[in-house]
Amino acid sequence: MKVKRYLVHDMNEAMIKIKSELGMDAVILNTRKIKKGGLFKFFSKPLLEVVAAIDEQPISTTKQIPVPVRSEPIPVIREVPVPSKAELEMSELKDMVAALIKKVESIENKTEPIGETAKPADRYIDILKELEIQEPIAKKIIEIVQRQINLSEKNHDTVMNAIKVIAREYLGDIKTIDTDLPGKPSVYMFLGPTGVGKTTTLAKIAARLALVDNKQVGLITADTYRIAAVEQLKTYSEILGIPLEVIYEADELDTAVKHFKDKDYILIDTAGRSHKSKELKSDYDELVNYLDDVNIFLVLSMTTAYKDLKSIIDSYQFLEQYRLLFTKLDEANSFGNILNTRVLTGQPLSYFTIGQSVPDDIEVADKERIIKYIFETES
Ligand SMILES: Nc1nc2c(ncn2[C@@H]2O[C@H](COP(=O)(O)OP(=O)(O)OP(=O)(O)O)[C@@H](O)[C@H]2O)c(=O)[nH]1
Ligand SMILES: [Mg+2]
Repeated sequence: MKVKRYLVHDMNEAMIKIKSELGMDAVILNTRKIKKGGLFKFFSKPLLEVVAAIDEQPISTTKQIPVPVRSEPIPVIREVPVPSKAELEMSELKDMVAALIKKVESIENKTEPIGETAKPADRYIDILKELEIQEPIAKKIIEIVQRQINLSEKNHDTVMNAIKVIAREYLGDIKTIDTDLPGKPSVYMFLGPTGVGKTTTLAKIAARLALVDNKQVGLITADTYRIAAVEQLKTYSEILGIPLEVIYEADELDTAVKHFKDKDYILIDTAGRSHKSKELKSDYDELVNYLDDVNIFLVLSMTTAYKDLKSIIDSYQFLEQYRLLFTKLDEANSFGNILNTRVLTGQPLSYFTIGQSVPDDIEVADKERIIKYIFETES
């Protein structure tokens, strides 16, 4: 076993160093706060001493949990062929999420009670529940953290940082519109309940693709249930100078898509449907019938309660793959549902919208930002 001591400012720094030097399977043996010596000792912030180890035997019998860490592409222990940076990040991230889930499951399967440390654990679980993180997820996060650091009051900042690191890992991959894909056009369809902001969000994305990325975009609306809905997209299409095709029957989709065969992107708006509607799947099947390949954004409002989000997500179970897109973050007071739905669905997060203004009020779902949103109300 190789043991190494690190002096760092916080747990994030420790994890990055441990990962880059000892590798993904390193475990933390001990942490403690220490004061710097010398003339400036009274002015300096305490440092953190972290002792970490890596078992150099291939099969580890230790009960300690490997450190879940950030996705810097610096594998050191194992010699690997040299993949591209993107490949490296992707595969490393996937390994990490898989390791994390495995870890969590092994923790879940342990029947032993948490014992003497139950109280501080409960306190932190409560903090996460206050942030609207669902209890099972809160428990998993705290159990992982608890096996690595002492949950005592005086460690509060370190504990919160470790919680954020784990929560960040749970957020998984972010998947926005793919740019520079070979073969075109790529087709994106916006689905979701009524009034969540599908049309507005589609207009924001179309505007960005056309105006910022200089891409050729075509819009299609299949929402002809309301005259106002067509008018709404027509107005955006005119302002943005992006062509729009309106389809009244599913079989017209074929012609509309062919019409846009030279575009880089085709964005398809759909009518909002109550998730309780029986036609949800048949409407979708009918449209998808006429498309070779389609990417789905499931648009959800951040102001929707977890129970309702869960029932909406259940009603879209027939979708195998989609991207989660949250709207109305500007109207929400808590953001735990971002983490909850990501864990519930296993689907990637994509964009957030943060207001009514087209095209400004949209941002890529950046993980640091999400963690800030979720934890900003923590006191
Ligand atoms: N505050 C806020 N309002 C938003 C946001 N996105 C959309 N809206 C507003 O939500 C309302 C509904 O937006 P639409 O884009 O028409 O929603 P939709 O999902 O297309 O609605 P249907 O087609 O009727 O199902 C509009 O008033 C939008 O301006 C957002 O991020 N924040
Ligand atoms: Mg609409």
